[in-house]
Amino acid sequence: MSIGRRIGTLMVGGLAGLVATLLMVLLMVVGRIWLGISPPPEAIPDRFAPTLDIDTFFSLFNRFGGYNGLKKFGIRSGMTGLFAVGTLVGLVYAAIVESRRSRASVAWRLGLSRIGLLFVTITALLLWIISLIVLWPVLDANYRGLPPSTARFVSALGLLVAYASYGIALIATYRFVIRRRAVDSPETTEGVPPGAPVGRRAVLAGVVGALLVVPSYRLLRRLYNRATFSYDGTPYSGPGIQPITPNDKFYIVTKNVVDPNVTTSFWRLEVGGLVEDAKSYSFDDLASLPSVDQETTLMCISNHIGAGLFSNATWKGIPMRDLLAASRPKAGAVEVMLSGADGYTDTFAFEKAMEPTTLVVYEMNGAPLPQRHGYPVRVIVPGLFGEKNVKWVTGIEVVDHDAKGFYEQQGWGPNFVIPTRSDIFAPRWDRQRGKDAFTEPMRVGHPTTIRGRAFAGNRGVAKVEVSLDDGETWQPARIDYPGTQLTWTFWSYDWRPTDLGGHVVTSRATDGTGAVQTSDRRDIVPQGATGYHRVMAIVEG
Ligand SMILES: Nc1nc2c(c(=O)[nH]1)N[C@H]1C(S)=C(S)[C@@H](COP(=O)(O)O)O[C@H]1N2
Ligand SMILES: [Mo]
Repeated sequence: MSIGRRIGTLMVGGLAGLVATLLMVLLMVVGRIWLGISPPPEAIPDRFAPTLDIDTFFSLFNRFGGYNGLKKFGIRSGMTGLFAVGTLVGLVYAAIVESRRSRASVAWRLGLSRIGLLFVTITALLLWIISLIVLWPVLDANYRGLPPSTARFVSALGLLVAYASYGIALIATYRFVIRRRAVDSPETTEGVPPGAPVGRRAVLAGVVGALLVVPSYRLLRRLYNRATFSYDGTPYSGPGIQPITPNDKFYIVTKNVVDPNVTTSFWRLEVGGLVEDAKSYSFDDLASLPSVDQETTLMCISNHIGAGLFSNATWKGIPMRDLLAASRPKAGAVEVMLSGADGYTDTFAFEKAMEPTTLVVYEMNGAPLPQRHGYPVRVIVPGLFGEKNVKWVTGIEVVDHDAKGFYEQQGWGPNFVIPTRSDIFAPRWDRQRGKDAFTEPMRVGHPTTIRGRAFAGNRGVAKVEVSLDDGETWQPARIDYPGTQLTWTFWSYDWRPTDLGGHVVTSRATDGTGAVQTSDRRDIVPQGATGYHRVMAIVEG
């Protein structure tokens, strides 16, 4: 075969690979939007994010512009990888089909090389099997809410359909573009004449590929508009905050690029593992069980002192222990392992799951749980950091060992109990040269109300004190909103400055057990921040 012809067939192979990849991407996007099947560019980052250690995780944040930057990078790499592999397989296919061995030694039917067919089948199967092995831990995710046991099967099937479609499209496109002279006898071993690309047909295949881009692009655009880039990490802070956070202001943290869009017709909550009687609940099943209303504050482990990954709401739902009791846990239960529709996992002690305040909720401040906060059902576990409050929950599995969830695998914890803390949210302050400072100067003799919040997980806040001299002396603060044992407390203090110059205003809380908030400064990694919130005030005459 001449060099020119060889290059020609390779180019056709690449083109066929590209067209087949475009078809596969279209199928994957359709499967993601309507069936909730996570495609590899999304599933691979989901699979490997928990295996990063925290330092690597944060250094990647810095390198790619935060969690959102990292998410974008992950998706972009995944897409690039998909196209690279798809095109490469096309090239190899062309080389194999046009190899002397392929042409000489095997009978051809319908103009197809048996070696070529074998190559595509084995490649597709191999990719499928490798995908199943590599992605196994996240195959139980289904972004439309199928429970883990069904989701694993549907994810596997979805991948198989995608890879098989790729293989068929590859062969069909290649076959369409390459022209062959007729072979007299199909059984001949004399060999099939080398194919010659036909320019017009190549252009046609290219046009089909280009046409496939249109719906994929539109659907990807739709996913992009739903992507979490604009809201992941939204804080709730500043002088205007209210004791009960409105749903649309409640802080949000999510590991996802596109959050689950659960439909209750797919969704089930499976209770299983180490139980006598595994159960599967529909949304209506759950909603018909006796419910409780409970105000509970949530806070992310990554919430710096004074920051706003921190909110409070009234949740309505069912005590998790009712669901567990109905399934009759066996002896030896150590933890519950929770799964979300997004493949997120987290765990806590079985005893914690059996506390009456650990809930499986479906309403937030009187409204159905908003999508971003876990529609239709999430877990609320007072006293533990936000990450344990699994959203879009689809599975509760009783396990007999200390299992690790998504972030714990990175090295967060092992203690997820929220330390007592307090901070100042009014008057307005901001970060100036690494220190928090009130934006407006105070005036000697003029009263200023310092306002803040205090939180002690599920221990309640008994008392808050304020210091105007960086912790030398303390005065009791007024409690404006006591909340409950499971919520934050809002406090205030009227200050009439008497001395000119700089003052560090700070606060400390005492929890319901009588323990005073520590002044030891601790970073958010790996067990959440501690220490005083210090805000500099400049007093003018
Ligand atoms: N399924 C699922 N649950 C999840 C997460 C997630 O990414 N997926 N993020 C966790 C983290 S880190 C926090 S802080 C809280 C935030 O809940 P919110 O967005 O409702 O405030 O949800 C937790 N539950
Ligand atoms: Mo979090």
